[in-house]
Amino acid sequence: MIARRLAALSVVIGLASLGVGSTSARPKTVEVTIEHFAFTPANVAVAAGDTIVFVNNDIVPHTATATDNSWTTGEIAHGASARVTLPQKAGADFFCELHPVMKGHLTIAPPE
Ligand SMILES: [Cu+2]
Repeated sequence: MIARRLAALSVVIGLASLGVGSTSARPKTVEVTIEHFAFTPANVAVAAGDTIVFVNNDIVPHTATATDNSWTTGEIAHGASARVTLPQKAGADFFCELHPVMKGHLTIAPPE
């Protein structure tokens, strides 16, 4: 029983030590819904390394693609979702390749 507690404690300490000396914030995951041919929210606050999950609630496929092609979800089918982990040099503006009137924007935090 004590050994198990010590093992659990060492895991906690191990995880904590990972954060020591790290200069970047912990990557987070944000969700963007695609519905009625629009991204919601259309303006997303993120940082490099964060993951954006795009959920397509429309009955047609969509993509979320950086205008500079630095990242894309590829085609997301009706009812499906796709994850993008932002590269270090991620383009901030994005759109749907299938419906270019659909636009969104990332407000990308500068590296800490
Ligand atoms: Cu679309």
